[in-house]
Amino acid sequence: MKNLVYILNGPNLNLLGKRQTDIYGSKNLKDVEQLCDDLAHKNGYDIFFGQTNAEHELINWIHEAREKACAIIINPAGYSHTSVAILDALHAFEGPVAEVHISDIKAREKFRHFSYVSLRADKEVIGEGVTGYLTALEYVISQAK
Ligand code: CA2
Repeated sequence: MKNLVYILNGPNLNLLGKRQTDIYGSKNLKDVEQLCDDLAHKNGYDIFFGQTNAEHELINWIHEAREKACAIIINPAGYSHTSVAILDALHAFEGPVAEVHISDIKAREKFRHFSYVSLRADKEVIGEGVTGYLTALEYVISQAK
């Protein structure tokens, strides 16, 4: 349990690398998973890497992480800006939580500037591209040690 990090991705991130590459870059989600997996293994950690377009599935994974994981990294995508339910689920998780946004949400439309998840996140990584997942992973590993 202590060596497992849940890395959760919200709606439309399955399209990463296929559309809007000017905003999100050209790497796809499989590439991101591989990068995270490599970094985790170098540090003696395993990852669960999931993407879903369904809010309830993100919530169920967060509940599951309470039993199985030492930390959560989450890019809630569009749900960042709307979901009190995901925030509530994260409040029930005791370990470190890092929130990732590939793009700089503060520099985009006003409705993206606020994230409910940021109210629980111990760290926010914003606008670093997909490298932000690695920054987040380094952070949660540093917290767990
Ligand atoms: O910058 C991020 O990581 C976001 O969480 C991405 C979300 C957006 O709603 C947030 O405001 C910021 C969108 C994810 C959709 O990703 C796509 C990737 C390629 C093509 C279409 C959508």
